[in-house]
This record gives sequence, C-alpha cells and structure tokens, in this order.
Amino acid sequence: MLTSINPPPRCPRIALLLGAVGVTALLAAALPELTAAGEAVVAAAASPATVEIDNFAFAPAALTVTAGTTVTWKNDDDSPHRIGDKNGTFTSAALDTDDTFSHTFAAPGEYPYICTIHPYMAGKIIVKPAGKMSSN
Ligand SMILES: [Cu+2]
Repeated sequence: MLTSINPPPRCPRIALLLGAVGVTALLAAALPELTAAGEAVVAAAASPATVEIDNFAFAPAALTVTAGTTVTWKNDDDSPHRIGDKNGTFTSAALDTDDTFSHTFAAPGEYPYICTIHPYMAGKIIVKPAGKMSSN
C-alpha cells in the first residue's frame, strides 16, 4: 500500500547520469527551437521572448524573433545593467536586480545591443518578417 508513494529507486541515479552526459542531448530533444549555435528562435505569441542577464552576460546572446514580438530583458545579476541598442533604437533605464525592460520589435532587421554600463556585454536581437517562421 505504501509503496506507491515511494519514487522508483533508480530515479536519482538516472538523473545523475543525465546530468553528467545527457544534458545537451536532452535539451536538444526538449527544446527544438534551440539551435546548435546556442541561438534561440522565438515565434511571435508562441512563448515569451526573454533575455536573462546573468553573470555579466546576455542569455541567449543572440535571440531570433518574428516582427511584432516583445522582448523582455531581466536582470538576474546583483549589479545594475542598462540595455542600449547600438543604433539608438531602444535604451533602458539602469536595471537593478530583478528589474525588467521590454521592447517590441516591429521592423525586421538585426539589432545589436550592449550594456552601456559594461560595454563588453554584447547581445543581438534578430527580427524576421512575420510569417516566415510560422509552422502552424
Ligand atoms: Cu552591465
């Protein structure tokens, strides 16, 4: 009767094995929108397009979205960061920990940006014409 509440004894070992050798394959299987280059592709309205700022880096560093997508940056660092598009299209205020900044990309193109406080932090938003990536 009580056996049903006990997890199968092999589970922790399997999890450890996956953690050691299977993470890449597991991610590739679970997240087909992640390419081998580590770029993420987000279709409009499919899932929120979010760039996490962590350890003085943007993740993903290159994010591909369709036109009309709102991208949200979230600062997970203890240091403030400030998003600045290299072409001056969008600029955030200084983001403290857990602060977010959103920008809607209406026009296709490539939008390289940096943290204006730490200019070595670089990222890029790639905006594709709406409809080009829609699969359903
Ligand atoms: Cu910064």
